[in-house]
Formats: sequence, C-alpha cells, structure tokens
Amino acid sequence: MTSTLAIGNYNPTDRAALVDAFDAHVIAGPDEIAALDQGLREGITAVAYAGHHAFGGDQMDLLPQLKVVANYGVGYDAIDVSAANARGIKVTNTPNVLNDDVADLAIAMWLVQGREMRAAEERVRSGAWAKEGPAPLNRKLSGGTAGIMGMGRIGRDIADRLAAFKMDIHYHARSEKETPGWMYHADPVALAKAVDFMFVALVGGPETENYVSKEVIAALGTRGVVINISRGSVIDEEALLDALESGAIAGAGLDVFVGEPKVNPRFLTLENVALQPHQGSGTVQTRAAMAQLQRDNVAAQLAGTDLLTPVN
Ligand code: 8YV
Repeated sequence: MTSTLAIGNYNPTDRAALVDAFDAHVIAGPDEIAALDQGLREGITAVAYAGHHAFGGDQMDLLPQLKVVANYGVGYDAIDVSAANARGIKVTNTPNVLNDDVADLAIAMWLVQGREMRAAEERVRSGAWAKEGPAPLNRKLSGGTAGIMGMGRIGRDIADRLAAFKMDIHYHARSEKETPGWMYHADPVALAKAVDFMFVALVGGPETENYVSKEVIAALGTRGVVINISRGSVIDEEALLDALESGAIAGAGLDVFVGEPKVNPRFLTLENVALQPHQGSGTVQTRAAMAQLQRDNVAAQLAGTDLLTPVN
C-alpha cells in the first residue's frame, strides 16, 4: 500500500512522475480524502499537494500518520501551517525555482498595461492602423518611479529587472534590506505616495489580507498603476475596482484574483487593466523544476533525510 497521496490537478508528466517515484495515489482535491479507503488513508505519510483549496486540520486528521505536506508552489497560504505544527507535520514549498518567471510576468504586465499594447495590437489586427492612422501616444515607462511591496526573493528579482529600466526604486518590507541604494519605506502608504508603479510581491495568508488597502490604493494617485503577481487576497479588490473605474488610479496588471479562477466581472470591461490567469510560474521549465523539488521533498521524508525546503 502506498505511503504517498498526491492531491491536485497535476499535468500528465508530473502525475506520472509521482506515480513512478512513489506509487502515489492521486486525487483531484482535498475534499476527496474522506472517501478514500480507511486502510489507504492510515498508511499515508506524505502528501504532495498542488492547488489553492484549503488544506487544514480536518484534512490532516483524516491522515493520522501524515508527516509531510510537500506543496507545489512557493506560496503555501492554502495549507494551515499552525494545524500542521500542532500535529507534528512538516510543510515544504518550492522557493526560488520560479522567481525568474514570476518576475518576468510582472514586467510583462507592466509593459502591456503601460504601453497600451492590447489596444495597439487590436489596431493592427482590425485594420484600423491603415484606415485611421497610428495609435494614440502612450506613456514613457523607463526612468520612472517604481515601488516593490514586499521585498522577498521575487520582489528582489522584479526590482533587479526594473533597475535595468533605469527606474528609481522604492520598497516596503517588514525590515530594511541591503540594496543598491533603493529607498525603504516603513509605511505602505508612504511607498504608494512615492511611486507611479507599484509591484505587489507579498506573501499571501491572513496576515497580509487587504494589505494593499483602500488608503494605499488612494495614495498611488491618478498616475498610479498596481501590478500584482502574489495573491488576490493581499489587495482590497473592491477598493481597487472602485479606483480603476473612477480613474482614481491609472491601471493595473493582475495575475491573481480573489476567488480565482473566477474573476470579478467588473474587471472584464475595464480598458486600463492587463489580466492574466495566475500563470506567473507557468512555463514548462519552471513547472518541471517545481514538481522536481516537490518530489525531492517527498523522497527526503520517505528516506528519513533532511527536507530540502521546509517552511515550519
Ligand atoms: C502556483 C504559485 O503554485 O508558487 C506559487 O505560490 O502561486 C504558483 O506557482 C501554481 O500556479 C500552481 O498552482
């Protein structure tokens, strides 16, 4: 009987690798655990977890021998780490291997939104370029002011890219970091006041819910643009929508949403937003690296060696 339960909507390659490596039993989501055969549940020591559905104490209690939850993703806000701690269960994630892709997508959304590339492309495709003439002028991005909200590993990779765009870089984090002279703001509202473009790279979870508050959004001002590649929950989404609709800020580039994959329909009619389906880490290479790191953590647990990337 297998000791590994893989939970999530894995692509065929990663699913096959989990089955090959661990003879994993695969289910689509945590709500299917209860229906598993009791003998199977009682033999599970490792869960390979993928997805954004909550995995908490109730699910852990259905797997009494569980020792590790190896998450496929750097953000582990779906997993109740306090509940895991209370049960002596370790949690691992997949940091670093996705930094480049997520930072790339943040920059791409910034460029698409700022240079109005969706409307410009439509001008080419529709023939309006030939009929009506060139696209309206848009806004110079390089050399402007950019703020990083949350200067962790991904925030740092975004800032490094922005430095190549000659941006004046500001940031907010819990504490000041060693940087090449970027301006630290202890107050998130002060960061928003100081910049036109704000890149949100916060860790998700209850502590950062609505951290980008109505006040922070208002402080960005009418030239302000929010780019979010972290979690939908970190922004007050209703306040963001109000600001986008009223012109209180200039625009947004969003890869993540509250309640995704459903998206608040108010976003869909806005011209001043670039919208992406939570695909920051979504390249073949990076997803393979994430899956490998997840499997390496499961393998370490089963072999009794040190976990590679524990979070608790
Ligand atoms: C997702 C992510 O894990 O790493 C994270 O925190 O949000 C993503 O990489 C990925 O979309 C799989 O759900």
